[in-house]
Amino acid sequence: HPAMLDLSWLTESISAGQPVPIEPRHRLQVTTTVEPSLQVAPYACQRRTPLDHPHSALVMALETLAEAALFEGEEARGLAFTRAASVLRCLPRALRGTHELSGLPGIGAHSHRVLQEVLEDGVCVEVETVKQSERYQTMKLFTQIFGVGVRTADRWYREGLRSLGDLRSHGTRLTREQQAGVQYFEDLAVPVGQAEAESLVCLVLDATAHLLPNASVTLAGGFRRGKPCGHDVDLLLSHPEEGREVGLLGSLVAWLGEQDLLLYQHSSYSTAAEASSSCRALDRFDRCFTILRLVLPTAGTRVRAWRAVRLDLVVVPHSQLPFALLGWTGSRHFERELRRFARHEREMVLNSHGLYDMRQGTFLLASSEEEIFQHLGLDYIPPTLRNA
Ligand code: DCT
Ligand code: MG
Repeated sequence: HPAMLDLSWLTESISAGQPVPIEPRHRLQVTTTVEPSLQVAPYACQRRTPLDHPHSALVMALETLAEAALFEGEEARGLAFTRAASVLRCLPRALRGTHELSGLPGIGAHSHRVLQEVLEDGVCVEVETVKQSERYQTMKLFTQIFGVGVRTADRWYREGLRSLGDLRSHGTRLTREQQAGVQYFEDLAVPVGQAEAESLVCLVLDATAHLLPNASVTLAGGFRRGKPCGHDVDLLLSHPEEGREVGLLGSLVAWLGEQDLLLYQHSSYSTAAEASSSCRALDRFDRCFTILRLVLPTAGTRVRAWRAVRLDLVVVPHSQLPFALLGWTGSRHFERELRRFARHEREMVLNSHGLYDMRQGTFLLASSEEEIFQHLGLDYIPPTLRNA
């Protein structure tokens, strides 16, 4: 820091026209680095967002408020906090201070206030209050149950329920999915690790190798983005000869059942999904939500040799595989931004089945994720940099 250096000897020497004596103690490497200003593209799908970043406290504060807003059904407010958090996730270096926030896109007045408080005081009172509130804690607990969304959690909260014990003692009516969610709650609350994900991939690979030789099994979701753990494992199944994948889901689910590995399953088939207008699915692939009995490596005197884990299976026709892979790799925000970019900047409609160009009135084919980015006129972002 210049103020900390006594440079009077130097200026005196110069003004006196004398050669400047350089002593060892003066051989300081004083380099002035001009920090480049933080440039951030407006859409998350134009940015490279790694898993690790230096703003975890700031991101956590904003994402808590995003979650709390969604618990109140305030989608737009939730999205605003998510957008701001996502911008912080992609910054190439740590923020120097609040003054640097002003140049960033997507940081609204409320997010700005929250960030300023965390930067200056280490915590934000609003965030801490939310985190300690009974409402937030209960909504978080209930929505963590497999099969329970915000609306159900909110109804239970308004009925005065606060815990899993309350659900039981009040004889709350549960769907089959929610019953499984409550039954395996403790296991499912423990994140699935990378080794567990790999063993599930191997299990499904082994099974499909018998059921349908040459079928492919691709790990998507957070694990493909390099996350060390996740709330489930997302697998895409396909076959290079389009059409051969038909029927695979049914036979795979039957096989898992025969092996006594299925604790819960709910399959939906594309034909049924198309017929159902109340379908809340993101796409219309044959898919199966399961809770599996994952056999654990035997460790001496372990009482239980298995634990319950969530596995989603999605069967994809070969020609749609790049689109399904792009759609199922996430993150959720990255996907939302890809679709928004396609629609607003390119007049295209992107989903997990394909890419439709509204100006040309045609579907654009792709044999890889890279080609989809090319169609959209976007730089390719590899999966590990899609953690928006
Ligand atoms: N997806 C999406 N929009 C949604 C839900 C899911 O685009 N509303 C996509 C993005 C990720 C992928 O599906 C899998 O979903 P999750 O398993 O919920 O996400 P994840 O990133 O894999 O999270 P986790 O690591 O906790 O499983
Ligand atoms: Mg997942």
